[in-house]
Amino acid sequence: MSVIFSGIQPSGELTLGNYLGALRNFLDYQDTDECYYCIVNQHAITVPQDPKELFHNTRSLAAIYLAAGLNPDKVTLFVQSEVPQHVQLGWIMQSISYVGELERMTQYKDKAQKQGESIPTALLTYPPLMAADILLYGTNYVPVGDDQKQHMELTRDLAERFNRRFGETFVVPEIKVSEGGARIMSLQEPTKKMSKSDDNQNATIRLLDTPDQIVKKLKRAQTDSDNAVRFDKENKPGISNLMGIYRAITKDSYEAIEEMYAGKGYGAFKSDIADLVVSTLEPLQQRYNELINSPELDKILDEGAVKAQAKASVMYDKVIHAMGLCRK
Ligand code: ATP
Ligand code: LTN
Repeated sequence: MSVIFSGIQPSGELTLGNYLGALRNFLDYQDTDECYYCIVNQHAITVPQDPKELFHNTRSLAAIYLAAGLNPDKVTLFVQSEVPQHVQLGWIMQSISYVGELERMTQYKDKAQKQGESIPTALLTYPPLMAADILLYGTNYVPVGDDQKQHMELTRDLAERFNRRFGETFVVPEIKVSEGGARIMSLQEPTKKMSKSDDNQNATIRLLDTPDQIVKKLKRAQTDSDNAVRFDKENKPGISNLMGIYRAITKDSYEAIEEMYAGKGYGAFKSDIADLVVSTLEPLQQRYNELINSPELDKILDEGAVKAQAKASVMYDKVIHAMGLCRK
């Protein structure tokens, strides 16, 4: 049995990218492995958040996790800020990270650019906290989208660096990137990844969008003018992205999709993919509506925090003893 850990930030309503690249794959492990799935709210505050929205998004993300099919009897589902060992180990991870390696992270560079003159320090020190999240649980595998490869490499480097300096302590974790949905692109700028914090509403499909919104957004999705459903990421990024979404859902190959839509044009394809997305999200939305105001949600998160703390405190104790950061 392996240990699995992953997290999603409550920084906005989840997108189809988050679902196909991460959340959907979390389900693969729940019957066989020891799984920890976290709502990483302390990561979300690395960029400014409205308190009311953050509060709402935290509960909402918990309901989404469950609505997607995670079973709280099998996995530990919890909120990061309710397990203090995450920031405690995060500080320690900062002490062994180098400013230079953090400044090289592309997510830092992208997000810092959007913050103008006042870049929050935590945006730079985000990866050591992510490393702490993962290393606290003795994690073997981390299912994430492919944009997280660089952070995962750093996590491995930090684990190895710590083990060299202070003795064998951490398991060195591996990334598990989803087949198919690893990187869904923006519907409006298909060379940029679909991101839940994108302000352009037409760029993302949200998991809680109505069927009408989904149809409209897909109709408006940027495509080139040659009207041929053909996979060519470089020259036809828009239609290739839609084909990627189609393939992630149906598991059909690109060749099969091309064959199915030969001579039919973008209109027919966009209409079919809209039906496909709507019917994929419908059961999730139904369960979400049942869960979001239920007392069951709080009970699950309360229990999750207790279970996560029990596991995290063992590793944290080991770490502070290895470093001499203790009195007894
Ligand atoms: P933000 O816009 O706030 O940075 P985000 O949409 O990038 O958020 P995260 O919370 O950072 O989402 O990521 C949650 C998970 O979803 C990660 O595993 C990440 O790799 C995955 N993910 C995010 N965007 C995509 C995407 N466009 N395609 C595939 N996977 C994605
Ligand atoms: N950096 C991740 C979110 C995240 C995470 C984690 C993912 C924070 N801590 C631990 C996996 C494991 C992102 O998706 N932007």
